[in-house]
Amino acid sequence: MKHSIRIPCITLLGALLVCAPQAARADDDNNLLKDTSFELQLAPDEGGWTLFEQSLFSTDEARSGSQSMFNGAFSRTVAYHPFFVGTVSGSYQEFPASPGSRWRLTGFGVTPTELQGTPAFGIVQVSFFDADGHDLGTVETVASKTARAKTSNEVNNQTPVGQWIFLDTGIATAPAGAGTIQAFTLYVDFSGSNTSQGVYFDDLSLCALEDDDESACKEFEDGT
Ligand SMILES: [Ca+2]
Repeated sequence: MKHSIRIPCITLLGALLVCAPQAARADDDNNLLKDTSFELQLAPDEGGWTLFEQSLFSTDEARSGSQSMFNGAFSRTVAYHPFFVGTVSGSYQEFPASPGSRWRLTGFGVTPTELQGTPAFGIVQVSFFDADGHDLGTVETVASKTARAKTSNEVNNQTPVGQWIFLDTGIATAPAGAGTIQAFTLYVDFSGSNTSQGVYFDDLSLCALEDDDESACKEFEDGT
């Protein structure tokens, strides 16, 4: 387990490059993550979550148990180009990943108040890295100059407030040269809204597909 923070690059609005199941089945054998419900607060060297920027275990919201992961930001307007500053906050766990291996990350996210401005959103994301820590993206997106990772649908200002939203990356394939995968919760805010806000996450699942058997991860599809 590497402890250095390697925030994956994502592209916002085509111009701004930012470097940065049912979850109730958290103890399912197919789920590789530890502390999937954020109740244990395991240290990274115990296999727990590595937090960066404005992130913390929180008792303010919980889909299961009494805690969740909060990723937040305060994006403010400034007097110089591009007239706002922002943050990518998050948490991740890392696992070995060989080229061609297939993965799927799911979870749930909620915001208790309407997110102000855009872009301001919460996602789950998988990114692949080589042995030197270079961000490889995925086979699905590696040839693209836009996004070099595979992201889920979002919690944003269009999603219902106070409702846990099922987040799903779909299946991501490790590209040639891959050595590790990192599974993220992320909150991205470059809205310039001058508001402290963010997204809570709970009940994450990272599933590795065996051979061509996609049914191994099917049980994670139930977002109810
Ligand atoms: Ca929880």
